[in-house]
Amino acid sequence: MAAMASKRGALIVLEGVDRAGKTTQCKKLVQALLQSGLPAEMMRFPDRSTTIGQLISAYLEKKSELEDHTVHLLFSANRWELVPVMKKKLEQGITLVVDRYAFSGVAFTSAKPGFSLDWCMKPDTGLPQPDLVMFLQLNPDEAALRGQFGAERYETSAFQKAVQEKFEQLMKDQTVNWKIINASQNIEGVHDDIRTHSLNVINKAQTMPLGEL
Ligand code: DGP
Ligand code: NA
Ligand code: NA
Repeated sequence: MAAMASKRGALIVLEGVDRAGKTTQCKKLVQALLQSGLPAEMMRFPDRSTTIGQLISAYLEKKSELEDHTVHLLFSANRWELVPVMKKKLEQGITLVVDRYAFSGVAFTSAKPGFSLDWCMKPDTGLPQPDLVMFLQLNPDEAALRGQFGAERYETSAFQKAVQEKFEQLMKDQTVNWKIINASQNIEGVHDDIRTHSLNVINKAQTMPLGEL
């Protein structure tokens, strides 16, 4: 049977510190793509619905304790377990809009004492490479104005500051298609920037094979 001429979807990731607006913007982007007739779906990591995701969720809610290397590997395993689904959807021409990915994995663990960026990146090596990673940039003072932190693990301003610095190191990697988005604009302004970058990359992705981290 002849293969259908099909165009793959793009893998688009939103990263950023807490309260930068990632989840809101992921939802708005999926809506906008669908309205333009482009198949799109949202995913998020950690995906708390799987067995591994439930272990992660209990850890984040401080209902359980896990050794730091162990939890790093669980977060990575949570991404790997979704790879078959991600690849299938991309092959079907669906663009995936992902709320956090391996970059959060590296930034959050390497912000803990005793973890090198290099060690943190290893378990995610070989994951599907995003066609575009947009970093929602918001300075800590503005983030603080958006309200109190929640009660989950990692939700302190000192830790978030350390995470922000790790993201800045990661953004120097030119093998990743980083775009920095000014997240201090209003919601529609941020959305316009995100949509423009995304439409560009969806066109390009159709002619390029999916890469690997
Ligand atoms: P969220 O559901 O987007 O609020 O993310 C949950 C928290 O987990 C958030 O503080 C970011 C953190 N996080 C996300 N991915 C990873 C990861 O791979 N490793 C670590 N250590 N933390 C992560
Ligand atoms: Na959170
Ligand atoms: Na998440």
